[in-house]
This record gives sequence, C-alpha cells and structure tokens, in this order.
Amino acid sequence: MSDPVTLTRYDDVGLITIQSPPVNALGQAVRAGLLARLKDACNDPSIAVLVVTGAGRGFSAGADITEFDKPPQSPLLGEVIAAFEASARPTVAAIGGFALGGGLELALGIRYRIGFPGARLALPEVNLGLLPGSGGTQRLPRLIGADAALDMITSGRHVMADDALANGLVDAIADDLDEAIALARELASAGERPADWAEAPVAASNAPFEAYAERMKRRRRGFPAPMRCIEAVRAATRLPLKEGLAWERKAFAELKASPESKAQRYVFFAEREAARVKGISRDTPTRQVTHAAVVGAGTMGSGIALCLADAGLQVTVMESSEAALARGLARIESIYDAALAKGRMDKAERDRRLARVSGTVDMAAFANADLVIEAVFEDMAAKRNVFQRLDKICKTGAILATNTSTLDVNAIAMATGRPEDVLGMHFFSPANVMRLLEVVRGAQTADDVLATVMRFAGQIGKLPVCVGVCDGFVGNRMFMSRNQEALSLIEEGALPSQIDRVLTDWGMAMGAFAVMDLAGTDVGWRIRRAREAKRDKREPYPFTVADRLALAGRHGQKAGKGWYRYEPGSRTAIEDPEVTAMIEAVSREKRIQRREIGDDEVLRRCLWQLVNTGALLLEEGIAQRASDIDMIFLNGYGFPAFRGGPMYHADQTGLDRVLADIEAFHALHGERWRPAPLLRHLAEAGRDFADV
Ligand code: 3H9
Repeated sequence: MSDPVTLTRYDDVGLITIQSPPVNALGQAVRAGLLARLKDACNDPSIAVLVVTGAGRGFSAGADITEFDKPPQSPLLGEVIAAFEASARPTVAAIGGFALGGGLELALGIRYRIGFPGARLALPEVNLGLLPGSGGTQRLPRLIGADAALDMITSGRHVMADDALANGLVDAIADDLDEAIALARELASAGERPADWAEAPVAASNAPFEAYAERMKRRRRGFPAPMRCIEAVRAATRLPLKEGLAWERKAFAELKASPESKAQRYVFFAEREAARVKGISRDTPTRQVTHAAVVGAGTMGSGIALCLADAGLQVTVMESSEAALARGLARIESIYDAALAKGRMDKAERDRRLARVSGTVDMAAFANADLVIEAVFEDMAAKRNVFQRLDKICKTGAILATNTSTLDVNAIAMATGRPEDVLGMHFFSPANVMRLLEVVRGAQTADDVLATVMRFAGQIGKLPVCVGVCDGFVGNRMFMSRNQEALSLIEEGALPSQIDRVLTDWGMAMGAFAVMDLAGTDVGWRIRRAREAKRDKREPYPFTVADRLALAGRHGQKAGKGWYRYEPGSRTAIEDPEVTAMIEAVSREKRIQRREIGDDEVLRRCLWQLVNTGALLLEEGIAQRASDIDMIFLNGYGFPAFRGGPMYHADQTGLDRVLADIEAFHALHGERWRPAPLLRHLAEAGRDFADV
C-alpha cells in the first residue's frame, strides 16, 4: 500500500500531502503518517515553510468513522494537531474540496489556511451525534468568534471558500497549488499567532447561548449532541484553550459512547449502503437523463416537476386539459414565489428554475424525453392507459416510471411493449421536500434502467432505496400495519392523544392520528371502499371509527376537524370530546371492555408491528436489507434518526425480547400478530436483522 502521507520539497517549502482515498479520512495510518512527515520536515533545515494539503477529492473528510467502535489507537488526532500547532516551522493548510470534521480541526491547528475555489469547510460531527472532538469547539470560536462558530458547529453546515474568507476561517484564496505555495511563503513571513491566543477565552458578548439552546431543544428534540455543542462553545468563552480542550475531549468521549451517536453513525453508513442494489455492479452502464417529463400536474406531479427543475433539468409537465395544466403550472410558480418571499432564493434563481418547466396537453411533446414519470391518480386503468400511450410516443431507450404508491408496477409495465424500461419511482409528499424515493424494481426492469434511476435519484438530491413489488411496497405496508394497530388500541381503551403523545415523546415527528388528519381521513376511507370486496371478513375491522369520521365530514386538518379539532388557521390538534364519544360508542357496539392501556404497551404494539411487517418484507425479498427499511422510515415517515430505525431499534432491544412480546400479542390479538418466520429464526439463533 502506498504511503498515505507524503512529503515533497518545493525549494524552501515542504509539502505534506494526505493521500488516502476515497476521502482522506484521518485513520490511524494517516495520523501516524502526518506526525512522521512533520518530524521529517522539521529535521530538514532547508525547509522554511510547511504546507499541508490533501490529494484527490478533498483536504480531508475528518476522523475515520469506522474506527469509533474500536479502542482508540495512537497517535490520537488531538496529539497530531497539537504537534502541528507547536511546529518549529510556520504551517499553512491548502484546502481544496472538503475539509470536514477532524479535517477542518487539523487545519485549525495549522497557523494559516488557504482555500481553493469551491472548497467546503464544516464541522458536521453533530450529524453523527457528536461534537468536534479534536479542538474544533475551542479553536473555531477563537478564530471566527463565538456566534459564527455556534452556527457552524450546531448546524454542521458547509461554508464555501468565499464565505470562509469573509469570516476569517481562511486567510486567502488561491487558484492552484503553485499560487498556494507562493502565498504560503508570504503568510509565513507575517509571523506566529499572538501569544495570548491560547490563554484568552474568546469574547462572547453577543453569543446567544440561551436562545440557541431553546431553539435546539425544540428542533432537535431527543438529540443530545446539539446541546453539548452549545455548551462546548460556551466553554471556549470561559476557559483557556488547554482546559477547554480537556472539557471537549471528555464530552466527545461521552457522546461517542451514547446510543444516539451509535444510531446516527449506523445511519451514516446505512444511507450509503442503500444506494447499492444487490446483483447490480457499480460499473453497470447507465442511460443519459437530461430531459424529463411528468404526466399529471396535481400535487404530486407538480412537486416532482419542482424537484427536477430544482436539480437543473428541463421538465415538461402534461395535463389532460388546459385548465388543469394552468392550475398545475400556477402551483409550481407559487411555490417558487414563496421561496423568493422567504429569501430562500433570489429573483434570478427563481426565474431560472421556473424557465426549466414547460407545460403541454399533448403527450407527443414527450417524444424526446429521457425519463417520464407518471403521477396521475391512483387507478390501475388510468395508469395503464397512460403507459399504453407513452409506449407509442416515447423514443427507444426512454425510462418510463410510475409514481404509484400502492398499485402493481408489473401490471402497469405490461401495458407497454417494453416492460424492461418500466419501474416505480415512489416519491413522498411534498415531493420537492421529502428526501426518500422508493425505487420499485419490476419483475422485468432492466439492470441499466434501475442503475440509472438509482444514480439519477442521488443527482436530484433524493435518497433512493430499491424495493420490490407488493401492495404498499415497504414504507406504506409497514406504516399501514402500525396505523391499524393504533386503531385497534383506541377500540380497546386508548385515545388518539395518548397514542400520539407516546409516539412523539419517543421521538417520532408526528403521532399516528395527527398524520391521518394531515393526510385527510377521506383518503384512507376511499382506499378502503375500493378494496372492500377483497377484504377478509373473518379478520377484525379496526377502521369503524375512521370510517365514521370520514362519513361525518371530519376529513382532518383541511376540514378543521378529524381525529382532533383545529381552530381556524391553526394546525394545533385539540382533543375533541365528540371523537372520544364516537370511539367509546364503537367499543360498546363491538362489546370490547375498554381498559387502561399503559404507555409502554402502546409503544411496543406500534413499534413491533413495524418490525414484524419489516421482517416479512425482508423474507419476501421486497426489501434488500434491514438497514434499507430503516432508511425508508427515517426519511419518509419521521422516525427519529437517534433511534436508528425500527429494525435497528429491534436489534438493539434484542430480537428474543421482541419475539417474546410478539408471541404474547399473537396469543391475545390473533393473526395480525403471527410472528414473521424470519424474526423467529433470527431470535432463536441469537442473530440480528443486521446479519441478514
Ligand atoms: C470527526 O471528524 C470527529 C472529530 O471531530 C474528532 C475525532 C477524535 N470516515 O459519502 P460518500 C466513506 S467525525 C470513514 O459516498 P460523497 C463513505 O462511507 C467525522 N469513511 O461520497 C463512502 O464509503 P463507501 C466528521 C468515510 O462524495 C466513501 O467514503 N466528518 C468518511 O457523496 C465515499 O463517501 C464527517 O462527518 C469518514 N469520515 O461525499 C464527513 N467519510 O464508498 C462525513 C466518507 O464504502 N463524510 N467515508 O460507501 C461526508 O460528509 C461525505 O462522505 C463527503 C463525500 C462529503 C466527504
């Protein structure tokens, strides 16, 4: 293996280069290499200035996250940074690409920083449930002030080179390495850090710690790291550097050992794993997608069009009438106008994005589209009709996708003479906001079609997860099983407010009933009506209250009343005695003796329904891996990242305990709780979902 850190001489400048693909993570070999090359350089009397840089895509992506579950190996990053800080030679970091986490911390221990255009600097540890643990929380506030440091450290956001120059994070911008080396000589002659750099705590007259803490408590409920980040910056305003570093080291170790950080680190790797489709190699050729088209300009279709235009694609939207098209285009325009009004984009950007969207009522306009996404209403005949027409019009090689959330993608594909070009792209609403994309692989979908859409999804900022064909795919099938359990719980004695409180206190973004009110109780009711004929009448029917709400016009937030009541113009859910009375009446009619249901039972029944259904999906091959299911729940259903996901949470709980609960529920509540064979098999073998 080649040396991960090299030293090259350019006259009196020694260039230390980190070259550890793919991202120059600071693993043990790199840390040891940095120390060794620093020593070599300091022992070379002909070297007057040291420049540190990264080869390849960036300076460094920070500590090697894969090492966090192993015992620390010397030299520690803090020691390496201290050695650079104490170096006998002036030091300059030349930063191209990314300098993230420990990578930026290394650069902060170096006397000067030069950025190349396009460089991105960040301390994103908070996203891994951590705080910067190698001096970032102490050195950054000393460099750019407590306010700016607080913002960077609690948000993890990337600061671009120009902004970094403006706030003092970098000292200069250079176009290339030659210029950086010349600039390094100049900077080095400017002298060392002032003597009081380390001793004086940073001034914090404006640092709004309390306000930040309040905001974090609300926005990052359940995540311990953001609060610790705030405390760390505050420590920098109170303590000399040495003491601040010791405080930070301790807090970092505590967070690293926390279940929340372990879960967030799992999520980091699970997201990247999700992009891989089993059986399809990374070098599968992909098709070019530059011109996209969307059939249907309703809420979903226009959201998809926005998402494509945001990503820089030309997109043609089709509707069946001029009036419907005008409404769809107006919806798109109004969303861009709202973004403009909120200062999220300037007028020029709004105009650019809007100009990428064109409308038509004639499908012939799709003749040259590379990708067509169908988003008409959820009806098999309507969808098959669209695909028959697309088959006649679209060019050879065009990818034809359906946004169905429940229908059989194979049956839709068979409406065309080219089922190998057809697959599902299940966006979540609002499509321009939600990150999840279930990519549904049909029985005949060609490998290159799937590979293209998985890659394309990443390009348009989505997290693609490949799933197989079944009713509801992965996300909705699990979600339905959880909701059905919540509905059974209210017939037995719980109330919507209790269930929602238990779920949100546990970390879910929204409760089950609040979500039903947001989606509209009429939506589920219509789906149930359409499927009534196929329903197994021997199974209990927990939707009686839900049906009555829909029939009574209690359609949720949009009607001002559903499972809850809403004051005009407010989204705050208020418990409604009328609904309680309806629930109690249904329990009476079904001769169910209502009982006090403990919060713990509510939680376990809601969670283990997800897990048992997830196990079935794994077994059936609809989901490729348990971590994919977790990514679907995190990114599409508001599952808290600090819990990792339902399957990860089950693994952490112990599958034997989960199985014991499910067996007990099975005995009490019947078939819907029959343990998935895979769950039983794993639990009995002492294995986890992660092993599958
Ligand atoms: C830290 O620094 C703690 C310190 O404060 C204190 C220490 C004491 N380690 O994302 P990609 C892998 S915490 C190990 O697909 P992109 C990644 O898994 C760290 N591996 O590419 C993937 O592997 P594979 C703070 C890492 O172009 C491959 O590299 N830093 C690391 O979309 C390519 O990654 C961060 O949180 C790592 N640090 O994005 C930055 N980073 O091919 C985390 C990446 O096998 N990294 N890998 O799937 C990122 O944000 C993105 O990876 C980056 C590239 C922007 C760099």
